[in-house]
Amino acid sequence: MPGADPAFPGLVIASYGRHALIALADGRICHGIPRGRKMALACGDRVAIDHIGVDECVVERIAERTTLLYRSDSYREKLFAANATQVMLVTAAEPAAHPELLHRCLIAATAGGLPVIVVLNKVDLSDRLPAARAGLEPLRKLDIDIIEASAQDDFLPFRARLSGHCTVMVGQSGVGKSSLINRLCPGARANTDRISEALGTGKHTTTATRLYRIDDDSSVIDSPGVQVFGIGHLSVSQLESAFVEFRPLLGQCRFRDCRHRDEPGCAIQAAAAVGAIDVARVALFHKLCAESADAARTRRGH
Ligand SMILES: Nc1nc2c(ncn2[C@@H]2O[C@H](COP(=O)(O)OP(=O)(O)OP(=O)(O)O)[C@@H](O)[C@H]2O)c(=O)[nH]1
Ligand SMILES: [Mg+2]
Ligand SMILES: [Zn+2]
Repeated sequence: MPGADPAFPGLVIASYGRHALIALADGRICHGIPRGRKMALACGDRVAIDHIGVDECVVERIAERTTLLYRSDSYREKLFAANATQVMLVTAAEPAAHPELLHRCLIAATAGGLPVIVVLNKVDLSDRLPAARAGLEPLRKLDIDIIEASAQDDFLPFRARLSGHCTVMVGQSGVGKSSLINRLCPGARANTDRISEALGTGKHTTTATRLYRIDDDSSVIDSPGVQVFGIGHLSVSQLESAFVEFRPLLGQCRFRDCRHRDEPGCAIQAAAAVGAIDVARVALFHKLCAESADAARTRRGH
């Protein structure tokens, strides 16, 4: 946790645009402002700081990130978390999952080198459970672990999986990310729906990413619910390998620059035709390739 590298003694535990909360090795928390306009701090960043007051500092430098999870749209990038070691993709019996959103989160995490655990929360809402389970079937076919849980239950079946990790929770609004975190870290007091209803703060309960400590070497990052998950920043070749089921087929198409559409001898289309891979995922791949091309055009200013 804080102080792992003496050159970067601060740990960003919350980031709000131009402001950040930084945990120091001695347990203090101070407000940090980045040194330059271009410096974008992400929750989980390790930073070198210069104190300018008792609880205020300027962030001088950010340590090289081991991982970075972010999403993007045409205008900007949204950083979820730096240096996380795994992603927990939270879904719930209710609200029902938006399938494309799930796949986008999964692809972003895979492209970022982060393993994914899927949680199906609110299993206490038993009448909604069969439909929710069915909705996760495409993920199960990709050999992804799906752990059923309820934030209302003292026992969380995935607790051991978080040990030694920095886990970033991602998912739609209202699935219970903050509720699960409150269960994991009783001191966290992350805002949940119940609290925001009382405060009348609108739909999204969590408005900024925030890192909570579970123990000395485990932490968890809460993030605001996502409705759209732009991944136009990924190139076609990054996309190809982020679709894990494509991996064994890559290099087997007749043409080296195969786009996996209607080229003869396409290994991916052949696998889709016999049901070995999911046709809907192949369609999503093409949609994401088009978005990637659009994003590249925007970057070039066309
Ligand atoms: N029945 C049931 N309700 C739950 C469970 N987990 C969370 N909830 C409720 O679901 C609502 C949303 O929970 P939050 O934890 O705020 O959801 P969130 O994913 O953090 O939402 P955002 O911060 O908007 O992204 C709250 O009213 C919780 O009390 C659960 O396991 N079972
Ligand atoms: Mg929340
Ligand atoms: Zn092909």
